[in-house]
Amino acid sequence: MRHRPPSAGLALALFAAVTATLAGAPATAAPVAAAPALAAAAPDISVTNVQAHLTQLSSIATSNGGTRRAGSAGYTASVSYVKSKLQAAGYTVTEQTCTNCTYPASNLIAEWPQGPADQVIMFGAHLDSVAAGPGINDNGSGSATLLENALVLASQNPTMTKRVRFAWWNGEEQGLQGSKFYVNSLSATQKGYIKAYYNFDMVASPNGGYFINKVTSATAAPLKAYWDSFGLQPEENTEGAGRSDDYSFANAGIPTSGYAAGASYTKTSAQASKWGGTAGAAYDSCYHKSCDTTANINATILNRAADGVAYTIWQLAVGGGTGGCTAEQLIGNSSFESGTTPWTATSGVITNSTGQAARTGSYKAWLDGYGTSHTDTLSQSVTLPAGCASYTLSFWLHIDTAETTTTTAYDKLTVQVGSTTLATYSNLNKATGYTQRTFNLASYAGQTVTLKWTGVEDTALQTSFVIDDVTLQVA
Ligand code: DTR
Ligand code: ZN
Ligand code: ZN
Repeated sequence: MRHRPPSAGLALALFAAVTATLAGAPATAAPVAAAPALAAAAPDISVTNVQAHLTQLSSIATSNGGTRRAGSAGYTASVSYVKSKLQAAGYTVTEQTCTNCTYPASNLIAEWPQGPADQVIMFGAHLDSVAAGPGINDNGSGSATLLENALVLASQNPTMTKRVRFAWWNGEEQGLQGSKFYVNSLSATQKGYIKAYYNFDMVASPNGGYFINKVTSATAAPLKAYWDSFGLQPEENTEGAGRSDDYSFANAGIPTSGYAAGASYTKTSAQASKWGGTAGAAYDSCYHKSCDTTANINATILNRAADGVAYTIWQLAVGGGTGGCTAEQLIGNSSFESGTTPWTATSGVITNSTGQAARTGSYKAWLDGYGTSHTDTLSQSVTLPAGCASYTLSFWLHIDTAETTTTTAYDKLTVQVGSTTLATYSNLNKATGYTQRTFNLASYAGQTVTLKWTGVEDTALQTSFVIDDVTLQVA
């Protein structure tokens, strides 16, 4: 049992009346990143498989007059190819005829029938080419990237936290017609279900670069994080802005992003330095031409685009690999009522002393309160499971002090997760009763960390930091 100066309780009584009307200063709480829960590792998408789809789209064009233009036989055959693969994989596949398209034909929509139907992450690519050519980079590349991702998602069949919907559009080359038709066909409620739309148009330009639509947006974050992990320094897709199907969704207020490798614009020398390729030449010199064949593909960019799509799907829509999150409270002996285990604390901190009231029961953790130079600590190690949607640390804190200053933090309480400081409180945060303090620990999903409270008092005038009912709830 530690010695606590009897003056501490008396000081509280004496100063309570004096300090009651002084507003406590706000605590300085470090911002806690609202990172998504750590997802199971995303699969590596085989670029060979993606290229095999391109080869199929190429032969479809070859047998149909060298084009897959909207409404042409080459387009219809492209829809059949993608559709049959998706149906075999277990997708719910819908053909929607774009009746007001210049060349009426199907949009192909494929939904993976798992995860909440009212929280949809959507991925789309236009499946039509221009009349002049087979459209293997524009946009067999985006179409094949999404097809292979859809097939891998189905074969892995992971636990889904969101619903994933893929789309292959008709009539993009006539002015985003198919995607516009689809968006217009949705009710306000259905639009509201779509939390993000990701577009893939020309993701394998032979002299391409690494472009992302709305690159600094929250929606772009997983696409960007994946390319950033290779040091690729992606840039804004200014060339393609408003020129592909994401525009139809953005116009409906749906957050959008996407990858692109560039079209007819010229690669700068700065871009050639960081990405390789030829400065002063177009990203795709076969853009909208008959030479947009399987020879017009940059397999490195295609591979990184396909893998970035998988990364994004897994980040946003796939739960932890352990079959999903079990809701639970992770702190042992939350209210300090059953001894000290599993807490580590300075002797005497966990106490039923009547000098400070517990919030519940009779025990609490009472750090400091000596009015002399003193440090008390309280800690517990905890393992946060991966794959949960929320990780909420909460504790109740009462601060009373004999300090009378309204400007100087003499005595301090620091709250840490590992070596990261979550928040700092001081004598300036004094208040009658307990205040609940809540933090998002999602960025520690899948990790074992030590939660630690450290109270440091200076030489004079006590401050008591009293903690009770600590919980870390995951769900
Ligand atoms: N809608 C595209 C237009 C486009 C032009 N430049 C870019 C750059 C990146 C992506 C798309 C585009 C097309 O299909 O032609
Ligand atoms: Zn085009
Ligand atoms: Zn295109």
